[in-house]
Parts: sequence; structure tokens; C-alpha cells
Amino acid sequence: MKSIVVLISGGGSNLQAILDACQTGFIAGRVSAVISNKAGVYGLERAAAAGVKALVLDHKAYADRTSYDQALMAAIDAEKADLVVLAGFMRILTPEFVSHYQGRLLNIHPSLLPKYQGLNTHQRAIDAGDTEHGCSVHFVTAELDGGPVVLQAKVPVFDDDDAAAVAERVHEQEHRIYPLVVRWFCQDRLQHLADKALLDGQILSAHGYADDDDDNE
Ligand code: NHR
Ligand code: GAR
Repeated sequence: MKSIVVLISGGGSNLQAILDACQTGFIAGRVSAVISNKAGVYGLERAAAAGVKALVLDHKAYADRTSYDQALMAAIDAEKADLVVLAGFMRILTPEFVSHYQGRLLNIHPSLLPKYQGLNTHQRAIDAGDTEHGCSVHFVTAELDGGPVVLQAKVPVFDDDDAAAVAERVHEQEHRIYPLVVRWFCQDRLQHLADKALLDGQILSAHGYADDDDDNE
């Protein structure tokens, strides 16, 4: 059974989707620990309710990113993590952290990467007049939101949508695709090689599995 450590900063609805999928056996793994960089967030309660160790490592208690990430690595390695899952984790990680977990570090990002890297993605999609938006699960590299995509899901954007409406629609899709990707990883079907993601040994396209777009913009 693979050991999964989930990093959060907030509500933890993606964490919940992964906990539920471990509970039902959809994911052949167990969440060994949940670590938040913020105290008091609801995701910590979700962990506790599932009987999973919940830790707070507050970045404000550390002098710089390097020392914070060293503490984070020590906490994760204590769980003998096979996989580290960023689920709404809002701290940029150092290249040292990223290289330590190379090939076993996943993130979910609320946009159709490579569009809208960084923050505030739903408002940016609305402001650009996009009729389509979504989310991406990708392997993490030192380039922020730049690692190879494993799976995306699309949602429509309607004329009268505000960012909250779009976020809610995207969230539903996040809760479908993140457990599926974690399942693949725990089945040893997913690999991160150089700048590519592979599923069952096949290199995935720039938009991930089953991308049928002609234009890989
Ligand atoms: N770290 C690396 N090296 N590479 C990635 O691809 C990462 C990462 C850390 C987090 C998630 C990411 C997202 O999906 C993620 C991907 C935080 C910020 C950010 O600017 C940007 C992207 C992501 C997460 N954080 C501010 C910082 O100074 C703090 C913002 C805040 O606290 O609200 O770290 O979008
Ligand atoms: C999710 O929408 C995720 O894509 C996003 O934060 C939300 C976390 O929700 N991630 C980022 O914006 C990373 N910068 P959750 O705490 O309910 O899982």
C-alpha cells in the first residue's frame, strides 16, 4: 500500500475526494499525513475526521523558504511517502524540494494549463472572455505550474458567470480527476520522465490523457 502525504492550505475538498477514494479502495494507497502551512483550516478537520495524522507547519515560523522546505521534507520523509499531493497548497516550493520528490509530486491547478499559470485563474478566464475553462493535474517541476500535464477536465463558462460560479464548476471536476490520477500513480501506471508524463509507458500529450485537441496551444 503506497503512502501518500497531502499538503493543503485551506478547505481541503480535494483532500476529501482523495480520502474518500482511499476509503472505498478506488485508490490503492493510504493518506499517512496531511500537512497544512496554515493553522485552523477546515482541511485539518477533514484529516482528523478520517483518522489521519494532521500537522501544521506554519511558514511564518521559518526564516526563509529554504529552511521551511527543509522542515517540510523532514515531516514528509518521516511518513516514508511514496507520493506527495499538493491539494490547494499555496506556497511555492524551492527547487531543492521539487528535485527531492521528482517523479512523485503532483499538483492540481485550476486552469487548462498552460493557460493561466499562477493565481486568480477563474477571474482571469472570465476577463479574457473564455467560453471554456477547467483544471489540470500535473507533475510538479521547478517551473511554477509548468510541469507535464497528466489529466485535464473542461467546464463551460457562461455569460453571466462570476468567479465563484466558475470555481464551483471547476471544483466538481477537480474532485473527479485528482482521485483518478492518484489511482493511476498508486497502480504504478504513471511516470514522470524528464519533461514528460507517461501513462502505461505512453507519453501523454501537452494536455494530458485522451487529449483530442488538434491545437496543442
Ligand atoms: N512549487 C513549484 N516549485 N512548482 C509548482 O508548479 C508549484 C509549486 C508550489 C505550489 C501550486 C500552484 C497552483 O496550482 C504549486 C505549484 C502558490 C502560488 C503562489 O504564488 C502559485 C502557484 C501555486 C501555488 N504562492 C505565493 C508564494 O509566495 C503565496 C500566495 C498565498 O499565500 O496566498 O508562495 O496554482
Ligand atoms: C482548488 O481549486 C485548487 O485547484 C486550487 O485551490 C483549490 C483548493 O481547494 N489550487 C490553487 O489555486 C493552487 N495555487 P480545496 O482546498 O477545497 O481542495
